[in-house]
Formats: sequence, C-alpha cells, structure tokens
Amino acid sequence: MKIFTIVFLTVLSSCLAAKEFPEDFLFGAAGAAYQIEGGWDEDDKGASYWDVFTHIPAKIYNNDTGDVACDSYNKYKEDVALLKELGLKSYRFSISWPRILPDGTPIKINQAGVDYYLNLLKELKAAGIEPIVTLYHWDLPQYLSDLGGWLNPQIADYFGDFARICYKLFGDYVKYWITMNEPSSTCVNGYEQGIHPPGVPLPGAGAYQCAYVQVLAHAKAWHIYDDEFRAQQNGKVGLNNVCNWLYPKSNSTEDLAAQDRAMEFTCGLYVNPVWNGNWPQVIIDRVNYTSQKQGYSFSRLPEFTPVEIDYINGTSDFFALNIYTSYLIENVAEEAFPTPSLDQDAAYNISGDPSWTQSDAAWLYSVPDGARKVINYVNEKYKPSEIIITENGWADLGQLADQGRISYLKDYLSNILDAILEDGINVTGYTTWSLLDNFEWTDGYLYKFGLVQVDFNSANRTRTIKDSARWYQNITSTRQLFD
Ligand code: GBH
Repeated sequence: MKIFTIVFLTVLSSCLAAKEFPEDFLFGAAGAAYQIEGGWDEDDKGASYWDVFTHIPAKIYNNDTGDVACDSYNKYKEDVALLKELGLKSYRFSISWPRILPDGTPIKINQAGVDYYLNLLKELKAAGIEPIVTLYHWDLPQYLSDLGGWLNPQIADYFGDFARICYKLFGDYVKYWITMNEPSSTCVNGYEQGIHPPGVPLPGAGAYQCAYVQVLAHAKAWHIYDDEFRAQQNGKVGLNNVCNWLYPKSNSTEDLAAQDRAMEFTCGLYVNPVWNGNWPQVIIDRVNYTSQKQGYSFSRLPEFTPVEIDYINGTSDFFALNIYTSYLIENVAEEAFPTPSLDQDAAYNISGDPSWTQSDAAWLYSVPDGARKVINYVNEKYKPSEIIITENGWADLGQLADQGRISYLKDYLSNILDAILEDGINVTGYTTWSLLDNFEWTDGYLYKFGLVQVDFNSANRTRTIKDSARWYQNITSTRQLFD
C-alpha cells in the first residue's frame, strides 16, 4: 500500500512539476508610440507618414486613426501604475521620431516631446521598471518620407542623428535600445505591397531597397552608440525582427528547400547582414537569377560594398525577437507569381494548418512548439549572446474574460522556458504584446492584444485589467509554470 502511495505521489508531483524562470528574468509588456500615444499634433509634434496615411479615407479598417489612441501622451502615469500593479519588471515602448524632431531633422527639437519621454522614464525608474526603448516603431517623419523614405540611403544618416539625440537625452535611463522594429513589416507592407505607408506598391524592388536602407540605418545607430555613448552609458543596442517558425508542408526535398528559403526571406533578409555581414546567400542567388531572366543587367537586390559589409557586420549586442505564429510552406513554381516580385523570387506558398487554433485576426495561429524551434534556429544561425522576446501575443475582440490569451501565453511561455532550461539558450526577457489594447495598424481598433482593456468610446480611455493580466501577474511573481 505504502509503496503505491509513494509511486502515486511521485508521479503526481512530476506531472505538476513547476519549471522556473531564472531569477533576474525580465518579464514585461510592450507597446509602441503611434499605437498608444495619441496627441498626434499636440505641442510641436510633426506628422509621421502614419498620421498622413490614416487620414486618407479607406486605408484603415473603419477609417480608424491613432489621433487619440490610448491617449498615453496624457495618461502615461496610469500606464506605469498598471505595470507596477501587475508586478512587471520591464516596459518596452517606442519613441516617436516626429515628436522629438518635428520634421525628422535636428533643425528643431520639440521640448514638450522630450519632456514627455523624460517623465515616462522617471516614472518607470521610480517604479523599478526597466525600460526597453525602441527608436523606430514605424512612425517615419512625413518630411523624410517625402525625401524618399526607406528607399533613400541618406535616411540612414538622418536616423543616425535622431539616434544620437535620443542617446544624449535619454541614455542615462536606458540599458536596452532597439533600433528598428520589424524591418520585414516596414519593407514588405510599406514598400513591396504598399498596404502600409507610404502606400505605393513596388513589387520586386521596394522590400529589398528598404531592407538595404534599414540595415544601414541600424548599423549607423549602433556605431554611434558604440563610439560616443557606450563607455559612459554602458547599455546595449540591438535589432529587432519578427521571425516565426515555418514548417514544411511535406517532407519532399522541394518543400524542405522552400522552408529554408522562407526562413531566409522572412527573417534572414533583415537580420543576417547585421549578424553575419551580408544577405543570405540563397536570396542573393534567387534574386540574381530571376533578375537576369527578366532582362535586368543587375540584381534587384542591392549589393553591399565590402566597406558596408565591414560596417554592418556584428552590429547587434542582443537579438530582439518577435514571435507570433507559424505557417506551412509549400514549394511553388515561380511562374505562379507576378513578375517581378519578392514572392516570385521566394517561390513558395504560405498557409495555416487546419488543426491549429486561429485567433480572431486570421493571420495569427497558436503553434507554441514553433517558439522553441525558432529560438533554437536564431541561436544557432546568428549566435547572439543574449535573446529577448520583445513581442508575443494573441488577438481577440477585447473581452475581459480572455481565456484564449491565457492559453496562448501559457503554451508559448512554456516553450520559451524549455529553450532556456533544456536547450541552454540565454533568453533574458519577455515583453508580451501588449500592455494595452491599442491601434492595430490597418486593422484599426478591430483586434485587441492587450492585457488591459481600453474603452475607445470613452473620452478618458478607461483602462480595465483583464483576466490574462491577473494570470500573467501570478506567473511573473512566482516565476513558475506548471506543465
Ligand atoms: C507586430 O507585427 C507589430 O510589431 C506590432 O506593432 C503589432 O501591433 C503586432 O504585431 C500585432 O499585429 O493581415 O494577413 O496582411 C507582427 C507582424 C506582420 C503581423 C503583418 C500581421 C499582417 C498580416 N505582422 N501581418 S495580414
């Protein structure tokens, strides 16, 4: 009898065994300037290309805009109080470039904007919350967009000036800087497809030229920190991208090769230059091949010069990784795609598996195993000394009883923890997307990602804590997850 009891208890306790996050693991939540701040023309703020784009009819679901959003420009103290109440140790937010420099150039600094971020940083410091600051989360000053935006290599110099000003003004408070949020989204949605600003589709050329300029801009911002600020401020500067694990649709050689290509076209295109010094070889080869077939005398993929390669190589102190979902990848003959286009160069189809749970936002499936796989992929390929999961979250319609979000976060966190404990990978933090329900780009206020609900119909944008926030609070305070 006794032995059975012991066996039973042992089995029970191993089933319920808690796995534990490291003691100094930085649990937090994230947001971005245009999605939460509002105050789009308050004080001397200039317009970004998102301000201009959302004001064009029929570009955004319901013609929603970020004019007011969560009104965090006026309510940041409430946001910090929420982070504190939830026991979070870090907050990822972004700085609006045109709120600091109205036209993007150093000709004029908007002091009210500077004060806003200083006040936010001081409030976070008083609450013991570590800021993780993104310099660019998609709100390019309109003037710089008119100058050619992310297609013009000179924008890298403007970005360098902006970065320097931010390090100078805010660097005493900041240990983690992210230069650029998701170049893949800016470049594909903005310049390849034109569904994001500046809104002009340039298939086959836009995404590559944009990636080239964003990589140069990132590297410039990293070098400025390294040369002028690192010694006193002692922080880290990293590049962010969304890299989702992509599964082959079958085990055929063609689909396996397509899977490999797809990882490079969605992730490697933007991060490989920074970690390994150049575009992924498979992309160089593919774009060269299709360009030649199309009669170009050069590749549509801009070439980095040896001097540029030397300049961009090794310019990231940590890997800022966004993970949301997974897809199935199937090889497709290039003739099936419009020519020229990135899709044709890449030559694969992307789909979801019917067995995966799909969120209200159709693009987002819960495939938690993918998180551990992509962390291992990134770790092996780029060998970062540190990885922070800077976004991961679930879309619904904003209900307070948000069980779907709890299940998603639990499963993803469990896989991330396995990557730490079982695979020995140095993942040091996790800022879930997002603290607040907010402006979800072309989806307006349709889909919600927040731990905290925001009432967009009330003038004071009332915030209400959701079930997922209480669940997350419990995980982050105990640091334990049960399988
Ligand atoms: C992140 O991008 C962004 O960094 C963040 O600002 C945003 O709020 C968050 O995701 C949630 O969306 O509708 O089929 O055209 C994640 C990558 C790329 C996901 C574009 C949505 C649109 C798919 N995003 N994608 S579709």
